[in-house]
Amino acid sequence: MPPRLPLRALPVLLAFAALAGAPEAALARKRPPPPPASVQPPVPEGQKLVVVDADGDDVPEVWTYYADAGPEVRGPAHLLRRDIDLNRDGRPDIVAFYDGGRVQREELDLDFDGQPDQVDVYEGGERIRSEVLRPGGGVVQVRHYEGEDLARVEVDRDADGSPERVEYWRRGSIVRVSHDDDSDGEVDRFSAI
Ligand SMILES: [Ca+2]
Ligand SMILES: [Ca+2]
Ligand SMILES: [Ca+2]
Ligand SMILES: [Ca+2]
Repeated sequence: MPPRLPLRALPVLLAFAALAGAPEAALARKRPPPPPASVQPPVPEGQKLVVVDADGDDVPEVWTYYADAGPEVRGPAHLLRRDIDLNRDGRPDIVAFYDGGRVQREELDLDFDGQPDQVDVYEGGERIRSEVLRPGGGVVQVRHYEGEDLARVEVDRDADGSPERVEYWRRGSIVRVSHDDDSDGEVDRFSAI
């Protein structure tokens, strides 16, 4: 089995393929200026870095780190981390960490400002949790998944670790909401939405 790319990266990679065949003038319009070389992090000791420039513009979009287990070993079992630049500004926007060929954690920079906005946590290859970060740090929302389905959303507006609102979801709809109106950590009431 090849190592799994994050699913949401696929449309972007397909877009790269489409762009690769686009007229050069169109590419030039869409391409931001290249970033400073310092954006590329140093390769940790004991790891190997494989860089992919999918559209051939000499600016890589995918950086893959492997455990350095020998001169030719780059299999899924040695995959440690993959960084993907979605908007082609030279900075990774998805940083995915792997263990045993399976993704464990993804850090997503959805607004391309260089700071992660969401962290997805995986177990057994399935996403079990998404944490939404506010600018500057702090988790303001945690979405819990069971299988493919959203099961619970915890909204913690002040990011103090105690949610003010917890939504319980079933088959794509909210079935119940608990509210902690005075933020003392105790549920004060339940409602339908
Ligand atoms: Ca490129
Ligand atoms: Ca980027
Ligand atoms: Ca961001
Ligand atoms: Ca709170």
